[in-house]
Amino acid sequence: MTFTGTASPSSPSCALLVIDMQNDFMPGGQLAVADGDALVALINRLGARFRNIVITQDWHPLGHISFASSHKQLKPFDSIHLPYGAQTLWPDHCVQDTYGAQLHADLDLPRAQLILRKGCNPGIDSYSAFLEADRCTRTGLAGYLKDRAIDTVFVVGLALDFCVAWSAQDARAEGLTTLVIADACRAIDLGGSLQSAWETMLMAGVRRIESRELFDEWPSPLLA
Ligand code: VGL
Ligand code: ZN
Repeated sequence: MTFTGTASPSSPSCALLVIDMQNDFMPGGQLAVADGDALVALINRLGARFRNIVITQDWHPLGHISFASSHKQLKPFDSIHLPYGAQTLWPDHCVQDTYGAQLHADLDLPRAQLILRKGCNPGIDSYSAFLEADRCTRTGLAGYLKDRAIDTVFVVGLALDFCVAWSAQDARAEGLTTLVIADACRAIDLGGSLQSAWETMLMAGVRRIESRELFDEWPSPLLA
């Protein structure tokens, strides 16, 4: 497959969206994703080809509604019903201003212009970089990209079956050309969530590519 019809990563109309590459999602973290740290070097290489980079940070207040510890008698990975729908409960993770919430120290994306923090609302989770889990509170990212005339996003990071998948679907819903670089993501994979995430993304018109295809077509890093 080639990217015929897709803007080059170096084009001003294209952005790399780097999702939640934070210590708590790395091996040893509070919500570790297997092999999450193996992505850092690859994402740094990818980032060197993009003119625009947006980084997201999961950024929860203490006592966030998505934490199992906020609900008596429930455990991490249980599911509950909230006014906005089903919510998986997680170990406390990415608490604002903690080590776990910091980006991986080796992430090296000097061209990143925006770090978007999400999940800050105590009563609403936000897997998506665009729309919180109530599906109406907007993060402002769609407006930012529109203002910058960015119409194509390549999505990488953690976790493929949660924050990457929701962000990619919402990017499509905003009318953006959306490509997920599969080998630059890792999944939590809870009860088949990985397979269903791919099914939903592909149905929504998200394209699945491998980093090799991008490096083959655009071998050179940007010089400036
Ligand atoms: C994430 C679960 C809870 C993610 C964030 O980044 O995929 N998953 N919070
Ligand atoms: Zn979270």
